[in-house]
Amino acid sequence: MHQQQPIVILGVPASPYTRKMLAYLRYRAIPYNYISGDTKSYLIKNELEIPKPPLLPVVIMQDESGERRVVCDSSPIIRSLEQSFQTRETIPQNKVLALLNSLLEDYGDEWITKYMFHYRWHHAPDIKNAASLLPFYSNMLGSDKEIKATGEFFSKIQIERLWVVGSSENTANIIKESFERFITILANMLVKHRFLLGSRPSSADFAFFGQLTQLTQFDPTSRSFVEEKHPRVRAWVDLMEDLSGYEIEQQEWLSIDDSKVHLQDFLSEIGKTYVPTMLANEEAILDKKDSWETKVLGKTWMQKSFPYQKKCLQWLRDEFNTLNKAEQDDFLNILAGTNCEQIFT
Ligand SMILES: N[C@@H](CCC(=O)N[C@@H](CS)C(=O)NCC(=O)O)C(=O)O
Repeated sequence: MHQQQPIVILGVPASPYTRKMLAYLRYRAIPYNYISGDTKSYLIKNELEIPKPPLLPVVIMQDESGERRVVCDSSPIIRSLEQSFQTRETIPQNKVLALLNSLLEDYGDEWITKYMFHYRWHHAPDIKNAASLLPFYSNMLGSDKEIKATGEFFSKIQIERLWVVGSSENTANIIKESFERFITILANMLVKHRFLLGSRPSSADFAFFGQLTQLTQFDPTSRSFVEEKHPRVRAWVDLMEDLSGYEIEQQEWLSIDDSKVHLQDFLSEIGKTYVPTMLANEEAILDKKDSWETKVLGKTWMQKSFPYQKKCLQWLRDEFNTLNKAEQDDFLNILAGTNCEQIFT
């Protein structure tokens, strides 16, 4: 894409992927206009197509001929922007590190988001919080009566959809324990390095950040856990929001050897949850099943099949296939014993 005009981001503050994109653009100093509120009206008014499905954020960019293009899906958008803008890149040149980054980013987008959706709509205080705030984001001038009605409508729809991503009474403990392990691993890592891949942020940091804006700032139950047990993580999220002035001239990515040690706990966690569920989902899609179940740490996990998540695994494998033999060996050596290697072998 070739950007003469600022990129337009249509989203809301309670959308983790909107926050991922905004923080990414700020860090990279890429000009953008953020428009929050009623996405559909904006697209219609500006004679732009409505994407299918219309996931937030909706991003409007320009292609080579200057034509406006409406796109969704943060990770491919980021990869396209890495090509168009060459400074302060968030994807390492080293292909082994770049693939580790893609794996972490997808874990953020596809698994950490389950914590987010679960904590938003499972416990009564969180439902109340979300129902009272979310309607304002698309209707700031709404009357109290309208806001209340929209809040009730949103919560009903979202609570009914919880099972779709696997959240239920049966899986609540799996999610809680996995979330708490994840936060603890991140807190321990942040004692040593500012970011996932060293002293400069990668796109995976922005993926984690997006989900964590919700979990550490918006939803009361997850926020309390983080504030009480790991305030370091909350502070990290606050700082990630705007890295526009973060100096990277002297900053390095991790070495391959260091990344094995540094990422071991994360990769083991990914191997316990994301890996078995993504593989079970893929099998279900191949078998044309609408939903599936598998074991996560010995307990039953159930959810709807998502064709998109099968595509995510394919993207990771396609990237793996661009590595030469020595790079593939290095990569698999880093994953060895974490269960993540199952995706690639
Ligand atoms: N893979 C997409 C995911 C975007 C996404 O799921 N956005 C949520 C809001 S944060 C959404 O629009 N959900 C509406 C729906 O699922 O119907 C990305 O990375 O941008």
